[in-house]
Amino acid sequence: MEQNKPALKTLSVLLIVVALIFSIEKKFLVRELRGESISKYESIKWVNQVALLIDDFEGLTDTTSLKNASFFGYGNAHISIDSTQNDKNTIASKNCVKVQWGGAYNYGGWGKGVGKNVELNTAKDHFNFRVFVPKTNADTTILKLMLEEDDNFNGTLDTDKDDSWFYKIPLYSTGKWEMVSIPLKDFTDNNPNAGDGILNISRKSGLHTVIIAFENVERFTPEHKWYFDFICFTKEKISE
Ligand SMILES: [Ca+2]
Ligand SMILES: [Ca+2]
Ligand SMILES: [Ca+2]
Ligand SMILES: [Ca+2]
Repeated sequence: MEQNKPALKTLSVLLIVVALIFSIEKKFLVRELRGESISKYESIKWVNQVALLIDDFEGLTDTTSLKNASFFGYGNAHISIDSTQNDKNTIASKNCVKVQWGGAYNYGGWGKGVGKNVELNTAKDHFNFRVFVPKTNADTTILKLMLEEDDNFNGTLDTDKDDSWFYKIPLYSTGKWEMVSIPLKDFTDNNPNAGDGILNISRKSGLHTVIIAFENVERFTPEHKWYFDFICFTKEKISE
């Protein structure tokens, strides 16, 4: 029984995440044109590279509005809107999301039920976000980025039929905002037995969920926090 504990924990985490996603999943995905809703960032030279803005958190004011925008935190990751940490970069604007660690779980992450059909060029497009890791975090953070797509075009997440993709990335406690930009072609199939094994988010088969999970949680304490902003897909690699 004792040696089954890690496996049981992993299974229960997966079940909780799936339950969360189902609870926020929209019945039908919304069609989104590439490059919508970025007009106020026209002064940023790479902004015409944005294919899909997942969120800049500017329209959100509190935890309730985060929840209403289909954001969720699970395990020890608690999310809220923050307006104190942003730098003077135009891309930051006013608000970002703060993740604070706390609780008795040995896992945690956060994400958004995106529910959008958009044509992504998975050979060239990148997944991006800004992130600020305070120096007080000290330890490196390992993130597991996850994208879940709708392979069978039915508008719901079917864990036995829809692909899930992941990419792991270390974050260092630099105490400054940085842009993370990952090629979609570098994501790995998270469920080889489900989906068609091709990252093919399109007008037909959309994007259900974006999840940012924390991997090396053993050393995290309630003092650990992270800030994220401007989550988007772009046509090219982005650097500030
Ligand atoms: Ca922002
Ligand atoms: Ca599906
Ligand atoms: Ca798969
Ligand atoms: Ca697929």
